[in-house]
Amino acid sequence: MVTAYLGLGANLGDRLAALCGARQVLDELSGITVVGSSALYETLPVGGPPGQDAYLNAVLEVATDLPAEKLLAHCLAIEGQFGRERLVHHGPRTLDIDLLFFADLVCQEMDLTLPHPRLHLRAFVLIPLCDLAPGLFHPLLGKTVRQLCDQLPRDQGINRFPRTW
Ligand code: PH2
Ligand code: MG
Ligand code: MG
Repeated sequence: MVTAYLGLGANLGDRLAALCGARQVLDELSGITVVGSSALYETLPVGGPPGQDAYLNAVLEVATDLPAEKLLAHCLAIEGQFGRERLVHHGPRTLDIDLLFFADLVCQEMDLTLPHPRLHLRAFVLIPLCDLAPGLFHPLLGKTVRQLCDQLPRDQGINRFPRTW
């Protein structure tokens, strides 16, 4: 069994239903158990076309006995189940599920880079991740999630969303 962290985001359609539904589908898959959920955050879109709606973001901790590639394949399939269409780079999406960390695995394959190559730049990932795993060590940057979070520029438009899930 290994522990992995997944970043969830949505800014199109019923965002909360997509995040809750994705968590349930993941937990029901054989070989994946959801063991932790961050708070929900409403976040300003980073990149992509102008005029997008705010995202709802969260991070899940899962325990899995699947290989990283299989876990990623499930994440992409669930995005499809929730109506994800890939039209514009960083465009609005009904559901995005990114594999952030898979144990302390470091890999750079065509379809999978671990840890996620941009996670240390993204407040919408680091702040929810910090809810679950502040002491998690980034094997390439040599810093904990808390340290990475503390070095982000202030005020990136990340607000706690006033709902439990
Ligand atoms: N995801 C992106 C691009 N920009 N911005 C926010 N706030 N939240 C996201 O999840 C997000 C984004 C690409 O996956
Ligand atoms: Mg993403
Ligand atoms: Mg993605």
